[in-house]
Amino acid sequence: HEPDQIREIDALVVGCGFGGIYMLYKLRRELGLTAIAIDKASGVGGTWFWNKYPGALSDSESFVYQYSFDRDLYDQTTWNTKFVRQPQILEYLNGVVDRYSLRQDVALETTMTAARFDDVAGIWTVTTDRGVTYKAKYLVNGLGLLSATNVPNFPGIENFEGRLVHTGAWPEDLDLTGKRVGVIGNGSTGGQVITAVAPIAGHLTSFQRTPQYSVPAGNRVLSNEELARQKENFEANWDQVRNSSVAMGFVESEVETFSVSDEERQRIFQRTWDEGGGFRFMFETFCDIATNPEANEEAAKFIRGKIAEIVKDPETRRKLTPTDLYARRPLCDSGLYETFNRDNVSLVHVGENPIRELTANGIVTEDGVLHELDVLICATGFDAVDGNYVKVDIRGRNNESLKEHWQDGPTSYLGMATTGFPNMFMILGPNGPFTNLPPSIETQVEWISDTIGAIEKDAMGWIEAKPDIETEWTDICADIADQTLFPKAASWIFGANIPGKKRTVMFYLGGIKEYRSVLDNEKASGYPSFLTQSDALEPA
Ligand code: NA7
Repeated sequence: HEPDQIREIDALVVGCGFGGIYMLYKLRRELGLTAIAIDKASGVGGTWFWNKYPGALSDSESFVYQYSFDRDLYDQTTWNTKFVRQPQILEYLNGVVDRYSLRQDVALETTMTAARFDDVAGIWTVTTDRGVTYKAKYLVNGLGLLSATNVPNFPGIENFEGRLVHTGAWPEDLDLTGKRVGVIGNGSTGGQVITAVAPIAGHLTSFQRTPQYSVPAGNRVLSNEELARQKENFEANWDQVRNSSVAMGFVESEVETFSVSDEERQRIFQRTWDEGGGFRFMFETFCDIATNPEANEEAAKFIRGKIAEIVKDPETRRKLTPTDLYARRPLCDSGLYETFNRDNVSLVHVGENPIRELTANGIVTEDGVLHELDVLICATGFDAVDGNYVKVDIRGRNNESLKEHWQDGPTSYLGMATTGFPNMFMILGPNGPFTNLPPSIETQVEWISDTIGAIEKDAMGWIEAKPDIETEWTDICADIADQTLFPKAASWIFGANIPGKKRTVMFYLGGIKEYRSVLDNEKASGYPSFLTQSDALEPA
């Protein structure tokens, strides 16, 4: 066994998605530090590297689903549809890496196996599965909040002789043409897969546990005028994004649901339904859909009415129609409910008729029926937010493990720092903003970069979030979440999708504008919420 090769650098970035790429750019090109970004994948792109399943599309509008830090880059992006597909986003991210000559500092097929902080030296030692150990003053994790795949442990799963795949680890060689395909799950991913695969599969069976509210995406080719306007309005658009709540590029409504007549309300819902977009439907129509149960029911009722109009078979319609709150991540689709009118598509409501087991040939449900399958697609989501963190043995000061630190649920200050883990930063860590992600990623990377810049300039050694501040931030996130309906719906946003996972708040739902002002204050007042190395080591 060869001893590990040791590489001493200023900063190690883990993950090469939207966050890791921009972080590497900042560290190398702006701060002039030595930095490497590692990724377990064989290419850059993060989420957009792994999620190559048919129909994969970002449902944030393309003009805000990109970086804004470089106006030239923005001007040169040639996307011409309202929403962009996975191959386009992956190509874009590869283009960014090349544009700024970052590829030489990227180590692919390299997985972080453990990370340990040396209190005395103030250095992180990160081991990898590639025989290279990195020693770095800064560790920035961009592990992805939706990347630790969740494949439920169905009885008999090992007996299935067809192909079993998860959407978040999609094999490039899989041809579904003419096949009998099963899809478990109907969240954002499941909805996209079902809609895209039905026209090519021989037969598609959707195994649905909970019916979902979904509205049309309304994807379309944008006119040249629209595209020109997006580029011309660069400053104003991004200013609007940064001063909004969900950072989706539209103005959130300030109108209460019951402040208008029923007729006007239906008109507003219909207008947004025609325009398309899940976040628009929840936040651009009225201001209280996510907070007031009666208002929520109005939106829910409207969508149920649409399902009733679209779905022809009464039993399928009944199964597809949600009756609970409209308070999960809002979904949109490209003809999802219509897909269930196809002759080659069937729906199994596993909420009523659960999966008993997998056999060699398919899925057996509680009613004893065998659903024969050649391919089973698990669109069963992710161990979200902290899932990739607790898989790795990360140890901070006094050898404390992050897993132990988070045993009652993941906590942080600002979604970026956690007590006891000095100079370790997280991009999209727990209790960060719940928004269209690129604007929040940029916000966080810029703040981390400024903070590292300040540590360097003032020779602070290392800093870490004060414990009471972390508690306070966690409480703030919980308080804000409790003012909404989101915690009342079982979803990954609160860790409810993973059996045994503790249900906790995992996002700051206060909006990007407020979030940015907290960050600005922290920086402008010289990081009062952080201990420096000398504070921490001073005898009490
Ligand atoms: P989601 O939104 O977590 O959806 C997972 C789906 O899988 C959902 O329909 C689940 O049903 C279903 N599921 C999970 N476990 C099971 C079991 N054991 N049996 C049957 N069905 C199951 O993941 P997505 O990938 O769609 O989306 C995640 C985010 O990625 C999305 O919000 C975007 O931001 C991008 P359930 O509803 O829990 O009953």
